[in-house]
Amino acid sequence: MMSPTLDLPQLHSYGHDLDMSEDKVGLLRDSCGVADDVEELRRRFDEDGYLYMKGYLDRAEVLRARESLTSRLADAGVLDLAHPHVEGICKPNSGYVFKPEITNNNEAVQQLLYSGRLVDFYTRFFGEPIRHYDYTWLRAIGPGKGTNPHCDLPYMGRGTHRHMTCWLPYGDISFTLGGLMVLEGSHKRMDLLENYVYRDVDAFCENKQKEAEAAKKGAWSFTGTLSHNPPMVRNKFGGRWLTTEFKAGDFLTFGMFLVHASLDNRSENRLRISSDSRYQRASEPIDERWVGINPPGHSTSGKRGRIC
Ligand SMILES: O=C(O)CCC(=O)C(=O)O
Repeated sequence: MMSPTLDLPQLHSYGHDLDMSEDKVGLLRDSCGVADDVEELRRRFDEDGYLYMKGYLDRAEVLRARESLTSRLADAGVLDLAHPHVEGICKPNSGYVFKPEITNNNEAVQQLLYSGRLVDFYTRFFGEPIRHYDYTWLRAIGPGKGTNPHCDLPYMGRGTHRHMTCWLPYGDISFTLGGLMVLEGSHKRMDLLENYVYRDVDAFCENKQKEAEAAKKGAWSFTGTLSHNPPMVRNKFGGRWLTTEFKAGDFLTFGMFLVHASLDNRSENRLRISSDSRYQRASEPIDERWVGINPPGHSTSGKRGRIC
């Protein structure tokens, strides 16, 4: 017998139709109502692996940050200038645009992410002084495939493993535009994650000549991807893919072990604009790839050889 379905449209991720039965897909739990109850936030975070804070941020501030980003995207030649830049209408075939540099020297974005309500949230949540990565991941995803299923640790696991990602939409993101989705309960499936999640995308085997040569040119021998098939990952892990229609002012935060991906952008010509930023306890070690005025990131200077 078929499982009942939720009242949701058909969703798509990485070119696959999601199975829309209600035991396979669902909506994120909104925790904004308990924003002042730190114990409850921590309890939900342990249980769910994420916190979805609907409307926690000032919508006008987020939309100001959007304007600063779309004006830089216009300068970068990504937008169709027949429309006001703030609408984020892209040129045909703009693809998956990754532009961290447009967050640098960008006061509206820097203030939104690294002062005020977000810093207050993480300081209360961690219960001690915090610090954030200086690097900000900025994505402007055009029509087509979104992000494939992965955990964040393989990209940022050289310091603490207790830091958190903040995924923040710059504008309203309908199911058609395609926001983030997380795999329910996946952070507890260490039986399935342990051979994947501790690998470092910038590590390479020094004693394997081809791999070492490729790494020194900046290539990855392991991309950090868990799968290219979101329905298959769900079938393996169990749980539901959880998502929602996001609004400017929301954010979604999660830990390093939670499997996540995104819905595809099925709009005609609009960019889905979002950032991911990272926060941790100031007292814990930090991954050196993501700090400083010009963080090395995944460049050749971030590579680390070892004997395998
Ligand atoms: O925005 C996306 O599609 C991916 C974001 C992501 O993977 C993250 O925030 O860690």
